[in-house]
Amino acid sequence: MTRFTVIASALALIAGAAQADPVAIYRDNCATCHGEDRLGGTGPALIPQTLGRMRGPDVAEVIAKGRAATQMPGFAETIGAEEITALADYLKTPLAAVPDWGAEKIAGTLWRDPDYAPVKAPVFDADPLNITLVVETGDHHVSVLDGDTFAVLDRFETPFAVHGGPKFSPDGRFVFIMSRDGWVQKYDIWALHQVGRVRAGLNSRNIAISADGKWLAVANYLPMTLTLLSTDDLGVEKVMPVIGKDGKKSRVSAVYQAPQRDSFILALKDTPEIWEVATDPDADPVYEGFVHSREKGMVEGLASSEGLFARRRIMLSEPLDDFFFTDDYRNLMGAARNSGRGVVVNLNVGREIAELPLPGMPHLGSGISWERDGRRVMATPHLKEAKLSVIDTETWQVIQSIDTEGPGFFLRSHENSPYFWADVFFGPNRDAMHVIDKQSLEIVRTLRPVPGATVAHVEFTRDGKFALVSVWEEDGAVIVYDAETLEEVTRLPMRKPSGKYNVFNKITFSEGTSH
Ligand code: DHE
Repeated sequence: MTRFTVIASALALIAGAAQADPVAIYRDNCATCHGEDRLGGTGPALIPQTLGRMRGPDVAEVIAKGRAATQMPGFAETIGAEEITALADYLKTPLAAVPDWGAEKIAGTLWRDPDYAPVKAPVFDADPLNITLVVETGDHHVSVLDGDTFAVLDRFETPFAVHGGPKFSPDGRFVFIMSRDGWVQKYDIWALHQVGRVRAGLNSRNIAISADGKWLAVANYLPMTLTLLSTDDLGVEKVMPVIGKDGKKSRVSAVYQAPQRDSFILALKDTPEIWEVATDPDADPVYEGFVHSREKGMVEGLASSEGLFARRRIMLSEPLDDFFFTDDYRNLMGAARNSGRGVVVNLNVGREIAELPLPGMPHLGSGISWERDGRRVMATPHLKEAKLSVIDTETWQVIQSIDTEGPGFFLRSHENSPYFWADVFFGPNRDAMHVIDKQSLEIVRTLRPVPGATVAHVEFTRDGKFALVSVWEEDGAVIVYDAETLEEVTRLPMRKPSGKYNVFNKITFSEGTSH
C-alpha cells in the first residue's frame, strides 16, 4: 500500500464516519427546535408520518435551503451535502418505539394563553354567525373574515400544518383547530383571541365536536388512539386505545360527529370495523336498530359499557377509511383508498347493505348532497380520475358521471345556490374551477381566475350569495364571487389559503358542505 492510498483510505474513513452519524448531526443542529425525540418543539415533528405528507421540496432540499415563510433556516453552508442526504434518510426512518402519549403526557402539554380574557359579547360589529375562517397554510395562520364586508377582523398564528375542517362549538362562539402534529388550538371568535393549545396526539388526522358541544374527539395515527378532550378547558377526558376485535391496533383515519345519533363515528385504517362512540349516555332511540342487530349477533354493543363514550363495533368485510354520511346519519358510504370498491353501511342495523362501483379513488369525504327530481343525490370527486360521480342515495346507483378537466379534491354548494363548485386540484388544469348546475348536471362555467395557479376549495357566505375561492399559492388570494352571476367581487391577498369555513354553514350542517 502506498503512502497516498493510506491517506486516501484514512480520509474516506473520516468522511464515512461523518456520514454515518446523522443522529449526532440531528442532535447538534435540529433537536433544539424539533425535539430530542424528533417529535417536534417549536418546529414540527420530523418523523415519516409527517414528512411523507410534505408537499413541495424534498426533505434534503429543505434542510439545505430552509423553508420559506417559516423559521427553518438553510444548512447548506454548515452541513456537507452527503451529511444532509444521510440526515434526510434518518428523518424518514420510523422511530424505534412509539412513545407513550397517554392522558398525563397530553395534559402536560396544555398551554393557556395568559393574555386571553373571556368577553360577554363579540368585540366586533359584524354578524358573528357570518364569520368565515380562512386557513392560510403558507405561513400557518388563520384569517377571520367578516362575511358581509370581507374585512379581515383578525389574523392569528396556528400550530404548524393545520389539516381538516376546524370545528365550531354549537353556538358558533369557539373554534377548534387541529394540526397534523396533533396540536389542538382553541380560539374565541367573540374575543378574537386564542384560548390555548394542547397536543392530543403525535400524528393526527382530524377532530370532531360532540352534538352537545362538550367533547372534542381527536383521531390519531400515532399513537393508535382516540383522544377525548373537554371543549371547556381542553382537559383530557379519556384516551381510548383503538384495538380491533382481532386484537390488532389500528390507526384512526377520521372521526365525525353524527348529530342525530349523539355519537362519534370512527373510520379505522387497519381493521375492518367502524366504531361508534356515544356522546350522550341516554341516546337510546337511535340505538334501537342497533339492539335489533345485536339480537342477530351482528355487532358488539353498548351493553358492556353503557354511558358516555360507550363504544359499538360495526364489522365490515374490509377496512374503510373515507366516509360520506346521508343527511339523517342512518347510512354512510365508505371507500378504501386504492380498492376501487365502495360500500354502503347502514349504521342502525350495523352492516353493509350495498356495493358501489367507484373506481378512480373517490374522495367521499368531500361529498355533498342535494335534492334533484324529488330524489336526494350526492356527488363525489375522484382523486385519480377526471370525473365526478353523482349517486342516488336511495338506490345507490351512479346516475351520472361528469367529465372534468382533471381529478379534483373538494366540492361545495349552498342550499340557496343552484350550482355546486368543483375544483381540478391535480394535473395541468389545476387553475380551473367548474361551476355545475345541480339539476342539469351540466358544467355552466369554468372559471380560471389566475392562469397557471392552483384554485381550490370553495365556501359560501351564510346566505349563499357569495362564493369564496382559494388561489392556493404562496402569494395567493381568496377571490369572492357573486354566486349567481359568477362575476368576481373582490380579491383578498392571502398566504397559500386552503380551506375556508363559514360559522353558520358549519354549525347548521349545511347540505352544501362536507361535514
Ligand atoms: Fe385532507 C379534510 C383526509 C390530503 C386538505 N381530509 C379532510 C378530511 C379527511 C381528510 C378525512 C375530513 C376531516 C374533517 O374535516 O374533519 N386528506 C385526507 C387524506 O386521507 C389525504 C388524501 C392524505 C393524507 O395523508 O392526509 C388528505 N387534505 C390533504 C391534502 O393534501 C390537502 C389538500 C392539503 C393539506 O392541508 O394537507 C388537504 N383536507 C384538507 C382540507 C380539509 C380536509 C382543507 C377540510 C375540507 C372542508 O371543507 O371541510
